[in-house]
Amino acid sequence: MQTTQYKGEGVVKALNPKAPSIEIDHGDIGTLMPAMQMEFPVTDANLLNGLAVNDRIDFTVENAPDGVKVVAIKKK
Ligand SMILES: [Cu+2]
Repeated sequence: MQTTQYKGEGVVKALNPKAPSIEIDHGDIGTLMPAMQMEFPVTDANLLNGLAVNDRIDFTVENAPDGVKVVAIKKK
């Protein structure tokens, strides 16, 4: 399986810098998944800096062999 990146949009529902992870209420993510609220691991806790619950974000998800991870986040 190869690594593929997808763009997503959503609203921050929880931040967990210790995991590190982020819970997002997101819209459809291309062919990866439909809209839902879920927790994603993030590749670096620094991606969560400056974010707060209910912020609207654009984010990039990587579908790697070891699972789905958020690799970039941009506040709207
Ligand atoms: Cu999802």
